[in-house]
Amino acid sequence: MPRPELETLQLQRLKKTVSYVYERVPFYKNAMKKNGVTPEDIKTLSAVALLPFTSKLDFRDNYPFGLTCVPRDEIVRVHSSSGTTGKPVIAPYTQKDVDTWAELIARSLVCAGMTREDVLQNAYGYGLFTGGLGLHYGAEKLGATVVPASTGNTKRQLMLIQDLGTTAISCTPSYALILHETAVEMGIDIKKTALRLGILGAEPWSENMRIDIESKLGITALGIYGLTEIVGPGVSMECPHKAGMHIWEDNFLAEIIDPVTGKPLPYGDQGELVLTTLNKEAQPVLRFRTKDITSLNVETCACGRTAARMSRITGRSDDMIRVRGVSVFPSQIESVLLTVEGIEPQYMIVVDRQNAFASDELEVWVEVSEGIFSDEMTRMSALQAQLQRELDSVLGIKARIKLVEPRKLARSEGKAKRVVDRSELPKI
Ligand code: DLL
Repeated sequence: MPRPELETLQLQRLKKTVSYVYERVPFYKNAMKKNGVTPEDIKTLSAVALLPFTSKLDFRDNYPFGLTCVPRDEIVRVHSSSGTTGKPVIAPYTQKDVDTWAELIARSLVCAGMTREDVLQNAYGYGLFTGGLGLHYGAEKLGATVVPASTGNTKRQLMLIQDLGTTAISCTPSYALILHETAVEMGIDIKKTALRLGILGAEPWSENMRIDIESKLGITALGIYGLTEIVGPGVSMECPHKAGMHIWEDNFLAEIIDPVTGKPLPYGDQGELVLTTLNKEAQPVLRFRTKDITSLNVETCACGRTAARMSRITGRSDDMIRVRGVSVFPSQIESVLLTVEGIEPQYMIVVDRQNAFASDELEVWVEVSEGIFSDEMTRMSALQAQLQRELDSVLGIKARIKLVEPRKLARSEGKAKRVVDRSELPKI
């Protein structure tokens, strides 16, 4: 859709959404009153900036159904995401919401280059997490063959890939690497299977991680993005041009704001992504602060799509680590680690949350490759010194590097936990 036409549709849907929640949810009515704004003030798309923000905390405060717009008998499904503390976020859906979501996922899979000829092995968790059922219904809508493998049981996953002719896998990027690692252990050459595509998301990953996954698994690895509060996966998806994730803007209005001041930033600037749903019934959301750091590009993509693209997420604003005044995200550390020969893409960043700004306390634990580990100590020391130099010069931070034995760091079948507090350190 040409952008002017898209923007007309967005404005029409924005107006409708704002009036809809104003009438139905006291939380939004109160917050809008506090901002001195009424639904009638939304005359242009940029007027979205007049509306109040919604945060994860607001979901907690209104747990479980305080932000819901429809009576309980219209809710056909509920998903949820666990936070680190307190109550989880609840995401209710009407039948229309479930249908729209499947449509958005089907659209995402087509965008990634899938057709009904594909066999999608869905290794996102089934259950309250949105990844499993979200991808499932969208892939069925496309007409692809879905293998609802869910997470875990990696050996069985590999058997299914081989026996069922799986062509695409949906999972976290860290799990794609576990699949490869396990395949090597079992003597399976994953590159010889029909697997050609990865629909990877739910956690931040670097461009170097993509290169690593693509070369190890012999696939094209594309990013899918979404979050429970907004719908689950299917907010945006990369196409094979790998030039950012296309946001389905007829359903979501995206803004970038300065995470500190909350002021809107122009296209191209890095900042926090803020999303407003434009087509939801059960639980529309106004200006949700995702905490995800990215930028928007509205130029038409080489694939021809006009939808704005969001750049790879560098991290979440609350995952940012500050080391002697320098801000770094775990994915930047990952990016540097993966350029160094002799280490595995398995790492853990140890911080001291008790002492948030204690720069000297930052440690990066990283696994070395089998060959290096069994070699003499001199190679280990040289590797350590090299990593230290790279992190220092590329990121401008000082961190203590700890090299650990292959396969010593914990693997996660869902979202990888990269940043660990010193108090929760595993014994190695
Ligand atoms: O992770 C939904 C999802 C499922 C997305 C499957 C993609 C695939 P939540 O558990 O609510 O929902 O977590 C949402 O995960 O705010 C980001 O910080 C992060 N995230 C999701 N996709 C990406 C991605 C699902 N492609 C949170 N790149 C979001 C980086 C991502 N981070």
